[in-house]
Amino acid sequence: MIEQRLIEFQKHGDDRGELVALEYMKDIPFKVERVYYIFDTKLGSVRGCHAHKALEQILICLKGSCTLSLEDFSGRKEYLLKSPFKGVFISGLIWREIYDFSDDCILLVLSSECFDENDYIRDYAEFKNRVNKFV
Ligand code: T46
Repeated sequence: MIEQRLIEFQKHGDDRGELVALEYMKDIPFKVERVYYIFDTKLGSVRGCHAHKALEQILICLKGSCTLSLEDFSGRKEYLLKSPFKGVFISGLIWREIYDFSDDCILLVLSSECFDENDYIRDYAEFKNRVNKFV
């Protein structure tokens, strides 16, 4: 369900600064096969606008802020991402959109699989058609 997706990471900061460590099965429920990051996003841009068939991901806003919208069979929820201590876990049939990026936003994404265009559902009508089968 959309409500249970926020993960709070353990803080290892000290008087030198902050540190976050992410380990398989402790903090990340899948083996990370791919890492990418989104930054220098232009004003008014909307990213995502698709669902994945099998991919699992965790989105972490390392710097700045952005808004993540997730929609599944149960409805739609918005998350304001603005903390490197929190991640949003996305798995299952979820339509995601990301917008309202601050100028300095750096969004880190940890993925369970390498890039595969065949795993994308980029057509919203197709997503709704598939997701309605869960209701
Ligand atoms: C997601 C959101 C959060 C690659 O070649 N390899 C990659 O690993 C990725 C992610 C993208 N690309 C290529 C494919 C496109 O030609 O980079 C171009 C931009 O990708 P896309 O339009 O899919 O980017 P976003 O920001 O809309 O979506 C991405 C991920 O694709 C997606 O899985 O969940 O970030």
